[in-house]
Amino acid sequence: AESETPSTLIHCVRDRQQAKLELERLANRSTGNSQKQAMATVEDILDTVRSQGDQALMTLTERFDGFRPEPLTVAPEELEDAWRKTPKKLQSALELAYRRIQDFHQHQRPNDLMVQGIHGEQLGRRWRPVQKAGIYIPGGRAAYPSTVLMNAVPAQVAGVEQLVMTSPAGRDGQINRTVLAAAHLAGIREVLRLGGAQAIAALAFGTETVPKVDVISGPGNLYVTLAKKAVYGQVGIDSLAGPSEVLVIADQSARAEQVAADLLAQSEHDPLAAAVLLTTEASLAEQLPSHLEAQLKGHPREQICRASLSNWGLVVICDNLEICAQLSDHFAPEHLELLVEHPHTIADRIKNAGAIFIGPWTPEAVGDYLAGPNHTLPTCGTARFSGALSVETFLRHTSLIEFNRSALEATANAVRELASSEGLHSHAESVRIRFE
Ligand code: HSO
Ligand code: ZN
Repeated sequence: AESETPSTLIHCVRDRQQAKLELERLANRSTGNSQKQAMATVEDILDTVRSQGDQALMTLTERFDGFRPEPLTVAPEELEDAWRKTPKKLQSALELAYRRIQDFHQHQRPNDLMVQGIHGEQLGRRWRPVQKAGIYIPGGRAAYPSTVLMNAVPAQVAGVEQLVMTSPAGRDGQINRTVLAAAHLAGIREVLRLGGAQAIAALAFGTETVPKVDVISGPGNLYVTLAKKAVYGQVGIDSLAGPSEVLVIADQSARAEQVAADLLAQSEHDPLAAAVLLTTEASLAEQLPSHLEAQLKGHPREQICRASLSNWGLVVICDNLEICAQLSDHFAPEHLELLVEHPHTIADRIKNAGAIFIGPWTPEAVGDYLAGPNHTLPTCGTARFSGALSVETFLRHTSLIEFNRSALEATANAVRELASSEGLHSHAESVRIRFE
């Protein structure tokens, strides 16, 4: 009864309660029942790499990717060669993106903190880079050079000493050439022809040739993501990336063909990508399917788009923009586009979103490539508690505490009380003994 359009391409609802349920279904789209089995496979792979090192990487890569990665490491000349073979216009575009991403991330560097307590004690927090980081770049359909830049730049701006990139190669043993070109541009010197859970295992545990890193970042398929989840604790990770999503809020000022284009720009990523439109304008919802159909004619990824839209596409007609905002916060989208007359009013009010694209001149694609902020964002509702990949991902902070005699004197009794309440005799003594 809720279906508003004859289109089977994208589902449309009006009821708020039903919209909430639909959004929850979308947020859970990556947790299929195949996960348990995938986890068992991943654990097996992790064990094998931990115990057999390089040898395991050879056999696993041969089994899953169809070639023996000897050597594992891409030669420096290959990186240079990939850059030279990249068309000039693409080189310039990559350079522009690299510069802009760098500029923005430079501003993210957090300041150290030093405060003086009331007795003259010094209390602080100091940021330092992790020593080694590994970035994972997917292969196949999602081999994106932009992802190389988005992962390498924050690590470099943080000041990471050693940066390793790993990416699965095709049966011919070759990694996507533009991915290698982007690595060259970003000055990455260590590149491994390794994908899947075995790549994550290698970076987390280290092998004869792969360095054990402190932080692993980068998106991947289910196996890669489960492997990152499993090694977390041994190493730091950026986040657990799910399939990508966009939520568009549109009012009467929005144009249906732009909304259609922006929804397709998300759905073309992945059959599991989600694309949602929340609109106050019933006529916009009605026009949408025909614009989608028109833009799908001859679309190189038509089948992916259709799969994504029909399973994970949604249009909700809302009474007002406040309800749009509430539903959006309920979903906590990775990308939120505001195609409304007064976008700042909504932007200020939004609580949960990975990135907000404000106004009609900000298609998500500019953020994906070159606006500057990171395109690695929390998906599937995780924007409720986390944010974009950033310079901080590759930093950790250390607390600094320096008391003087009078500060210790002034607080000694309280320390003694607290220590004895916890039954910790030597804690109290370690203070008392200093005044003997
Ligand atoms: N929208 C993707 C990022 C991307 N788009 C890479 C194009 N290339 C996930 O945020
Ligand atoms: Zn994208």
